[in-house]
Amino acid sequence: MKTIFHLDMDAFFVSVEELFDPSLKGKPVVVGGRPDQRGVVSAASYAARQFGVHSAMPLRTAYKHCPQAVFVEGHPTRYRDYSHKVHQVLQSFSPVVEMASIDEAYLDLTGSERLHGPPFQAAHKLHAAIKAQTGLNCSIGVATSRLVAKIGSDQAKPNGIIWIIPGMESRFLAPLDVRRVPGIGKVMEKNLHAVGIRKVGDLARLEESFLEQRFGKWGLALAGKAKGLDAGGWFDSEIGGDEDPKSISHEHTFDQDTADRDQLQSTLAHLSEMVGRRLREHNLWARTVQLKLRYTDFSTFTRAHTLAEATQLDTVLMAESRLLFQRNWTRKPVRLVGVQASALEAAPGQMNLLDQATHERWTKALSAADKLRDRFGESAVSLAAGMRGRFRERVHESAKGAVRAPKRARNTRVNAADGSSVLRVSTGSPMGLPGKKPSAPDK
Ligand code: DCP
Ligand code: MG
Repeated sequence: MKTIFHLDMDAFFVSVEELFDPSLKGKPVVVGGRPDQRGVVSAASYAARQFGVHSAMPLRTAYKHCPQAVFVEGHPTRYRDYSHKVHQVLQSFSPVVEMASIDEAYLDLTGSERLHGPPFQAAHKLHAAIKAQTGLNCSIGVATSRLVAKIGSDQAKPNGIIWIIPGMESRFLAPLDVRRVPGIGKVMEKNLHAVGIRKVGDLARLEESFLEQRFGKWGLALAGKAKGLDAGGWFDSEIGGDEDPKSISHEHTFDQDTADRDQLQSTLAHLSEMVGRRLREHNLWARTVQLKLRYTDFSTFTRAHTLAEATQLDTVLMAESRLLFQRNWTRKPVRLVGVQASALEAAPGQMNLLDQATHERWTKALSAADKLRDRFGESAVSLAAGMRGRFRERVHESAKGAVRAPKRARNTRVNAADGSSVLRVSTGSPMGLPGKKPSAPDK
């Protein structure tokens, strides 16, 4: 039997802001941008949540709900630093840690009783260590599966710990709304409601065969989940088993919809650069480049192209996304553009000798550019085509990766909230595990 911890930071971006400006404490605070901007809320303080404000809500709606809130643009670099600090505390606590997003992690503490004591005591120790070393509050769920630990930490919020004693999983889950189960989204919830299933307990009472008949493979996974098992998709893997992302993407929402070809192309170029940079950071090469266009009426178009050889070069990504754009843009005004790299591999494609020389020159140039960006900020260097498409970067990064080898890469991605340019390193959950994560305004 396993002892799994799921730890999730409380109101993460807001809490980091509070460390730097204690006057924000206790106030309704919204991180994400100004109330008149088009983006979405990244994080809301608990005080703001009382007014109905939540992550992914348009900033303007947040303002309507809570005009007295303090709106801050946010500091992605700080969030990354603090995420890193949290990770370090966790690593000093257990060797089996997997960051599942910028502010949450799973730890496998099976067999650690001699070192840390019984599970609940260990959780207290960890809770205190996080507070002492980062100044931040978190919540921890302890259970025999990742699924129950994750649902547990959510129930423990804010600033709490919950231990679901082995054998009590079904009893703990039964009274909860089905929506609390990671992977059950709005659509699935509606489908379940339609057949009278509202609580996890309702789900647990049903025959597996009924669920399978009705919802296929997903139905079987649901039956397992209702019992508190790590059934299906992403939850199946071992903690810390995979560390690389499945896809890397950047998106940008324009302040005003645009049909200006130059503006669109230069934005795409810049997004390609950002994607290229993350690929190099993760030491990954992409076989597939995907373009995303969202028009004024929110209709969303995606088209992907698979390359003959995997790449991590900005120039290749730029050329591909540009081609996809030129072939597919309807000339109608665009609200959002995005570039995604997927089918990620741990080694570059095979190149002929001539290409290889060019490739090496570019790789050198780009890694020099990356170093400059590390030192002087994201906007320090840009290929000419990307220059005009500069905008503030919003980070959306999930540290949890997924796949070691390309063949295991599942073709999935986390949906970006419709915020300004969003960087997202997706974890790829075939079951649609909430694509929670980071997204933050840059400074
Ligand atoms: N985030 C984001 N966009 C989203 C969801 C989250 O930018 N749609 C960012 C901001 C959050 C951070 O990720 O602070 C962590 O997400 P959580 O869902 O864990 O939310 P919080 O930590 O803010 O609150 P909670 O206490 O409910 O965990
Ligand atoms: Mg959190």
